Amino acid sequence: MAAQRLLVDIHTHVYLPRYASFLRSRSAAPRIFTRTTPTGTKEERLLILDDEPSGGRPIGAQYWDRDEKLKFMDRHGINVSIVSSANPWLDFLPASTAHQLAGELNEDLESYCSTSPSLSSSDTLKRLYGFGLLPLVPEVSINSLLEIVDQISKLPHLRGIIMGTRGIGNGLDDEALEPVWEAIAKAGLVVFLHPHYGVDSSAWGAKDNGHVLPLALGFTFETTTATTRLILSGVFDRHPTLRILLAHSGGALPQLSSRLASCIDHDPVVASRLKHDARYYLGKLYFDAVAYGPEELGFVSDVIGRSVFKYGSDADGFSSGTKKVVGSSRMLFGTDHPFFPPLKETDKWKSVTENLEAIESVEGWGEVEKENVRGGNAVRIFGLGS
Ligand code: 5CU
Repeated sequence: MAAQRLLVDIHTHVYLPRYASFLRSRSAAPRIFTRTTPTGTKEERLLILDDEPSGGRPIGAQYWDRDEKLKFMDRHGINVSIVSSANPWLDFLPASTAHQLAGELNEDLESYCSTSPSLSSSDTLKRLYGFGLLPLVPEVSINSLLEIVDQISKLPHLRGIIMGTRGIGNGLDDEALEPVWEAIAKAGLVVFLHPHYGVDSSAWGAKDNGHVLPLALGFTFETTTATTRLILSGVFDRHPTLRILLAHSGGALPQLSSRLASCIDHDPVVASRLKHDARYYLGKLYFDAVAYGPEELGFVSDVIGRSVFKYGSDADGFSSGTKKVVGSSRMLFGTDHPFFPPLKETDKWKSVTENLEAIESVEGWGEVEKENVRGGNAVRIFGLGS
């Protein structure tokens, strides 16, 4: 299996049909509604936040239809996708509805993946695998969360859990989540940490800049903050085998990690709380390669490699070579499909080709590293083929 060169997309979303129908039945965000365009045609739109710019965005079959996902994969040469539900998951639901829907959507995703085509007639590897969902909402019981972790761990095509940043209302550093981290680590599931809310939108000013500021900056700062809080809570000291994959290459965390370390060193409340320098923990994390530029990817790999060589972090089996080479073992190709569609009809999506070109052009990555980021790392980390 490892000898096969695979392009594996680990950041690709779906609104499963059951979830899309649920959003259509709602009158408040998040919801899918139909509106008539100025030319008189009807279009469905997705509104995921009350204050979302431009009245949301157009939505169509590419968000829920599996054939569309497979066509997109074929068009871009993607062999395997590890599909996750898109935001805002179950965040807005009461606990009992969230629990029931999580269970149903996990079963739906398992069948979406298990009935997908095999990679080739001689291969048991499927084209689709998935990240399940937990009912992470206020007032849910921890037993409900543990039950769903157990369900996901038994569904053979689900290899992880997609998670937002709010936990059960108090963020991911909430002590109440300790048994959940323990169960996830024990099950060997990968947590895909993904933003939804952004940061305080008053920072965006009065000009209409579309979705640019919330997506480019709000999303990435949300991930940066949530991951930093996890580090500060000591979760990685208590659960050293926990595997967390950060969306959008970890946002600003790689750039800010030395400043974070310095702030910790100078703060009497946290200076002696953690077992390691803050920069150590970047080498415990995984990063998608959805950064759109080779310099950014190279930088992230350098920072991860530094965690290994200078701060003694986990080399994940890769400890020889430069920092960039070692760091690349924790980075994985993604597309963000069906988000970022081209504004004009084109064969290939720029959001995909740009990320592939970025991987191809990182200075200091050889062919082996590039192949690993394109697919080899995903095969290893998600146990594809087993
Ligand atoms: O950039 C992204 O990942 C996304 C996403 O997942 N959801 C969304 O609403 N917009 C962009």
